[in-house]
Amino acid sequence: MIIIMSDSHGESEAIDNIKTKYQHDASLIIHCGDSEFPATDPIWQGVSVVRGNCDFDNGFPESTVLTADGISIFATHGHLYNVGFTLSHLAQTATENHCPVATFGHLHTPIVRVEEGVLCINPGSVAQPRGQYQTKMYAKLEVTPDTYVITYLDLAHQPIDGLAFEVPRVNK
Ligand SMILES: [Mn+2]
Repeated sequence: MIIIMSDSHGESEAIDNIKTKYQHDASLIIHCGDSEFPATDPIWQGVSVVRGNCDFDNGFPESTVLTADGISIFATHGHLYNVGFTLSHLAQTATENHCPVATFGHLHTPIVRVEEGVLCINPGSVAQPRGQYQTKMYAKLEVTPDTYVITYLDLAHQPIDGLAFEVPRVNK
């Protein structure tokens, strides 16, 4: 199980909450940036984090390639890939890095889309949700032999109606 969160914008409670919930069960916890915390903050223990456009500490990587549950994941914030306009650049960069999955933030809204063969996941925001779903949320990714199962959860760890997806694994 892989946990993905993003855009906490100064709120530590949500990060601590999710870490506490999954520290023993998740093989990977990803934060896709805009935490507004220092890169050296102890809160990042056990979390793979990247730099967002609101993170002024350049100690964060702009992107990172992670491996868990038998897959490689390209994690980044998204502002450098123009994700508000297209997921094409993100998907191509993931492919160049041999990653069938890309996670990104920046838009504060849940997105599950297969773009050019790459599963692109935006976990929404744990602090400042935007768009149709006005719920602070994060995403859970489960990898099965043939599918990716993506479930969005609120900060009480309850599934959110309409935000559960099953995507065939095409590029293994
Ligand atoms: Mn943000």
